Amino acid sequence: MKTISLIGAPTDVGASVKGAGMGPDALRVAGLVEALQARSLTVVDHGNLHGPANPWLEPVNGLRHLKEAIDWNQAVYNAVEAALTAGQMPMMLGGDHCLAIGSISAIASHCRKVGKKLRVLWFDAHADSNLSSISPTGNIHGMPVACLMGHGPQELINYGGHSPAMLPSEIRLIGIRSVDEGERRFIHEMGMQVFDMRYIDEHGMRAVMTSALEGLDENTHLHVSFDLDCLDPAIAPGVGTAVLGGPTYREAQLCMEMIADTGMMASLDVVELNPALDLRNQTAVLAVDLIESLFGKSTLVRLKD
Ligand code: EXY
Ligand code: MN
Ligand code: MN
Ligand code: MN
Repeated sequence: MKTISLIGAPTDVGASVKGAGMGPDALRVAGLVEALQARSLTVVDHGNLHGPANPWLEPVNGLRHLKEAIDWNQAVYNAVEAALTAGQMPMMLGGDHCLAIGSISAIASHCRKVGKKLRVLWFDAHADSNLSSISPTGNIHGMPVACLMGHGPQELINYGGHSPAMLPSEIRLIGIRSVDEGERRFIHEMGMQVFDMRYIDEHGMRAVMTSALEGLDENTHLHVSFDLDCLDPAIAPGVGTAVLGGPTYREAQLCMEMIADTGMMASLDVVELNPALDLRNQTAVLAVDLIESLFGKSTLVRLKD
């Protein structure tokens, strides 16, 4: 297994609820590094990136803190690209989900360079597919999927000089249950595959993950973008934009275990942890537990088929 490169990106510039900037350190306090090492993984913690402070301003032309989001994403892009170039597995610790623009742009450009296919699993309560013209809030953490598809402000859609960073056919959205009307139209126009909560209720998580992982081969780079607000707030209260009705603990574990079974995960974002809203760091502890499963920790008694 490759060396894991931890990249902290402590900012909440993409959100309008304060606190996600404390996410990376809360994950460290919850024992992330030790948990990975206990699985015999080699971890290099690069500490936290630096970027502009959050000015807490109102949106301008439908975008809040555009300049700050551009700078933070450039820092993330550079750090993720450096990790990939060094042959390491980047794990970006947010911070709010706008940071996935930089992270996934770097991963997609790495894939183009080395001739790999890309598959992104986007776990989220939200569709993150807003445009400045339709967003109800102007918060950029509600826009990363659209930006990665090439729809957004020029400076946010062109990291590494390539736009769109990725294609709709390369992403699967899982756990979605809060979608704005404009996002719904955008998703259909783009033709993205979405496994929303209704679909999960009707088909079960096993079938969902089987579909979401379908078609991977040894030449695929599998990236997981894990917004912790995907989880049900009953188990994960420490997020800024909680939505009732998410996956249970066991459903979440099954997702992680099925990803681990592929042995193909090559990069990870862990975002939207808000320690200011958490209860005794329980959401961070849960995130570490689920990350361990992503790296193969299992409660299976029977032998795997
Ligand atoms: N759809 C809402 C908006 O665009 O403001 C809520 C977005 C929340 C995004 C969080 C990170 O996933
Ligand atoms: Mn999100
Ligand atoms: Mn979300
Ligand atoms: Mn790779």
